[in-house]
Amino acid sequence: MRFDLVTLMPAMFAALTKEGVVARAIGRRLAEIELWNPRDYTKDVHRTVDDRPYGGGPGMVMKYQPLQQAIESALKASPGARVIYLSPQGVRFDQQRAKAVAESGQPLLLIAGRYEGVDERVIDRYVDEEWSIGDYVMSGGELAAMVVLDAVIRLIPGALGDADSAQQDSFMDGLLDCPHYTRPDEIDGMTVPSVLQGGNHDVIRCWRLQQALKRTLERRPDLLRSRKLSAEEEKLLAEIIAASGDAEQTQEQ
Ligand code: 9WO
Repeated sequence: MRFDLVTLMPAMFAALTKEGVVARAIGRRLAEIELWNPRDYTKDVHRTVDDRPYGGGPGMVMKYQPLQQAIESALKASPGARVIYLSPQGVRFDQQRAKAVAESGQPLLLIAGRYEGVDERVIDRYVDEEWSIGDYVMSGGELAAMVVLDAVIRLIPGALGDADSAQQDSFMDGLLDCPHYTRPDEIDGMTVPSVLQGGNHDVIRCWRLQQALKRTLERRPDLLRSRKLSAEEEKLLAEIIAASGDAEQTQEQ
């Protein structure tokens, strides 16, 4: 899968391409990332990429021309790419969107802004969608672009070392993760839940699913409301709610 990135700070992406899952996916030719720097498309001696905002106010705005030429070059190398601008004004980027992108295989062209943002005419002419990774302002779109790249690339088949890990993810899609343990079975007086030490894989699967449901109910009930539950999940959730009712009764006594 192909990814193009328009950025004034290409060196930042070494964090993603030098080690880890994304680096491995690139090494295996499952993903390809090409960087395009608007500064390389400037025409003045100072290589100017920003200018003062019309209407006044603090800060600077990324100029149209160098950005436009970087985008045009990227689109020539990646025809039909979906053009995304990373900004807090965008629609929320979530696991569902990451999955849809990975499954579509459509090339992505991500634009990372700097300063107070880009000349709006770049967005009007080139951008298909604006994506936000959360409600906060950073000093640029690069970290958001890296978040998107990491979340999508790990979903490309073959990107994860362990073939089951992605499978595991989809098993509890839309729920929070269950707790994990590794050896030793007792440390600082804390033990590993006994079901995990028994070898009954269906009992273990059930326990993990129930833990995931419990955590989601306690920490992110909004996620439960927007997810369809299977009959098994409904049953496990009912058990949790019944158990929490019992716990309250015990407290009152
Ligand atoms: C800077 C600023 C300064 C004073 C008053 C208002 C201001 N808004 C901004 C601003 O939004 N700067 C952005 C920095 C311009 C576009 C790139 N930047 C950015 C992208 N910060 N945070 C993101 C981002 C992207 C995706 N998801 C979450 C945040």
